[in-house]
Amino acid sequence: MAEYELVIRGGTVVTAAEAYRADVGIRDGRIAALGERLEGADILDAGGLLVLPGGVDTHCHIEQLEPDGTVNEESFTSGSTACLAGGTTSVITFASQFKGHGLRETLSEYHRRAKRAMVDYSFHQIITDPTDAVVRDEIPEIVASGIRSLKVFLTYDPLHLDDRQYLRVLAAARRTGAFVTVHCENYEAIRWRSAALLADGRTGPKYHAWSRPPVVEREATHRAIALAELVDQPIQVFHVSCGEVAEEIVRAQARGLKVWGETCPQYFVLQASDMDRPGFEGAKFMCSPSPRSHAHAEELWGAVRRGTLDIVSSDHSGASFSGDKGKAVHGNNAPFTMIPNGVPGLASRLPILFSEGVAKGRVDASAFVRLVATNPAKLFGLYPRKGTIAPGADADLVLWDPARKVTITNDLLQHAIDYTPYEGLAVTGWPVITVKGGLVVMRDGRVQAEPGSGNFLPRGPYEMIQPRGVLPDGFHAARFLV
Ligand code: DUC
Ligand code: ZN
Ligand code: ZN
Repeated sequence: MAEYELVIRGGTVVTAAEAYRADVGIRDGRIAALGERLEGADILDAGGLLVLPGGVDTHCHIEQLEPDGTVNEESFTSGSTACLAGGTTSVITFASQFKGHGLRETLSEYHRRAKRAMVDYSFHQIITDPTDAVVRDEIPEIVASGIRSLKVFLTYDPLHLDDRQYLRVLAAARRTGAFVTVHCENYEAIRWRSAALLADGRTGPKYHAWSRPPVVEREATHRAIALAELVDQPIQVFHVSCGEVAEEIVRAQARGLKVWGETCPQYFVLQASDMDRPGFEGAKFMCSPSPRSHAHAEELWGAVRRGTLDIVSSDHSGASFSGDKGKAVHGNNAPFTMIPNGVPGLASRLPILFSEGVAKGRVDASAFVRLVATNPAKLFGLYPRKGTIAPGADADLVLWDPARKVTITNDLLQHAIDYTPYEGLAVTGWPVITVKGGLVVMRDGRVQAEPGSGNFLPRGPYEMIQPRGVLPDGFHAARFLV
């Protein structure tokens, strides 16, 4: 009898540290061995291909509930299909609190919905209303249940927190051993500038970028970091769009603070000028923070190479271009302030990053693996089960053709959203087979996985997100207040 259920033979295994020729032997859904001439009941020929850990997307919005009773268009089944098509096998999506409500009722609804997922998953708990009960009782409870990260918004109605509320969430996270992720833009600055733009009749999609220039993101990033330092709470700054924001993170890291930065493919390839396309077309490119320019993208690549930004997530958001739920929900003459933010990107994340990064010589294949799989798995407590190719890890793998040239079209991406902002983008490098838990779940674009085959990933405590133990004056304010 063959020693392994599946052997991936003859490929180049790429990990965070190295690339080398090896067969991968899989048993019971896990990687059992790396070696030469392994024998298996099933063989996948990986000659000429890279063998990568399955992508880990730690920032994507799937089947997210809105306070008005609607749910975003990407379901756990359609979203999983897109993930597997694009080489991603694990996600962290969001469970959102509604203001005036607790966390428990919505979290249980997210668990119920995610039971149809075909990728492994966890949640970040969005806190929009840090009441005493939420901070004192519910955050510890949900963290104990395995949801070890909280998300806060410093802008957006009705999500944003003021500084006091943000401090309360940081303190609750510190008390319970949770991590905090932050959307950094200045709420009042955007409102003030947007009102002025509308008063001047500047309503089109391109003014979205004008409403939130880099300084708006830089100020909020600085403040988010400073308040996290005050509480001694580790944070990750979500979706950094440009170099001057990354510099805030450089300064924090140089001071020894536990601050990490994420960016997304849209900031490498989209530009503010895309929102200036004729008619309503510009809405397709509208996300927050705003896309900037190719010059800003080169600054981001510098920050990635220096390790300041160490994770690239999709920030996939469900808003189709047509239809009554999506970008045109308020008509296609709606002012930019009324157009839903966000761009889809579950399936295009790896191809765009590989093409722009590895194929164009900006980073090597191991750096690519770190950015899309290893670092997100480490920062969010999923490593070494996820994000690496090593004995004992889940057999979540992507067989990747580094030379395949593809022109992106929406059909290839298999999400529920009716468009991609990357339509017509030429990329080099494409996933040809995705393996999850030792089973082939995508081959040449055909996804075959059972709804419900995804598993919830509970996340316990881990070293990386422990506070430093450095408090101003040694005074531990979080201990005395809820
Ligand atoms: N920005 C976010 O912060 N979330 C979803 C969509 C977007 O553009
Ligand atoms: Zn955000
Ligand atoms: Zn987001």
